[in-house]
Amino acid sequence: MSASLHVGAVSDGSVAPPPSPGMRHQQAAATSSTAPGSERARQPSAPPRELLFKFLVIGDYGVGKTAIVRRYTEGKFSSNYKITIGADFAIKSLQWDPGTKVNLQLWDIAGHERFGYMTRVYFKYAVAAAVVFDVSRIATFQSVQKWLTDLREKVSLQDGSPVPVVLLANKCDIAAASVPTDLVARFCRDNGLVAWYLTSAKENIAIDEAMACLVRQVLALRTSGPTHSDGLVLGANSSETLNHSSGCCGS
Ligand SMILES: Nc1nc2c(ncn2[C@@H]2O[C@H](COP(=O)(O)OP(=O)(O)OP(=O)(O)O)[C@@H](O)[C@H]2O)c(=O)[nH]1
Ligand SMILES: [Mg+2]
Repeated sequence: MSASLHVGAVSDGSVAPPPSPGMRHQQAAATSSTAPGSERARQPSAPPRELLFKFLVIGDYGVGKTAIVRRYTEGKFSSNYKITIGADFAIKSLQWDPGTKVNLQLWDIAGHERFGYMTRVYFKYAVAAAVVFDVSRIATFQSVQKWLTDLREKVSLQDGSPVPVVLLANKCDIAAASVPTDLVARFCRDNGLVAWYLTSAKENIAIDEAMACLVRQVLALRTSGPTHSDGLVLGANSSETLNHSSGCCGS
């Protein structure tokens, strides 16, 4: 990702809004990782394309949203907690397949309730979301429903169907996990989430996979038309231990 990326100026007209004035632009390092999978319908002879997707990262304060975004875009982690005010964003470029470059705009939304009134404007144009909770604080899992409801109320795909969501059970490096895995799996099934992952921003666990899963979902919806998540399948049997995350469909 170069500093010259003009948000919105992509070759196929994918939309994402420019960042709000005054917002800190965390420019990601020029990382370009190849993610597995691609749209099956894409022909080898098709001209190269560059896509821009806006993803949201939401969840309670202190669950590790900023740490996840920073780990994903900069490859760094800090144990200092610095509250996010309003929202922040970072960009990550993926050479998805030889003919497709995907630029992700990751919007890191403040988790503290006092910023809740601002979220509608930040959610606009998002095409997918990662909802994060902290496996060592069950209250943050109980808030996931609230975040999901808020998300569903404020953003949807063009045809009105919900944006794909993955659930990130973060801080899995902490031994004292207090959220039962079967509860998480059931929640995902009941709420039509694409998948859930045990992640650690600290240890760099499963963050790339979770984001790749979302990209895959968004690309699939573009190919098939934004039908809905009927075809999105949760990974089987995640009701065992906290060592297991559900797989992303299509992976
Ligand atoms: N052990 C461990 N600590 C983490 C992990 N991710 C984040 N943290 C720590 O948790 C604290 C909060 O992380 P943030 O990323 O700032 O939390 P946030 O969700 O952005 O919080 P708000 O900005 O207030 O909404 C920080 O001290 C991080 O270092 C993780 O995977 N493992
Ligand atoms: Mg933050």
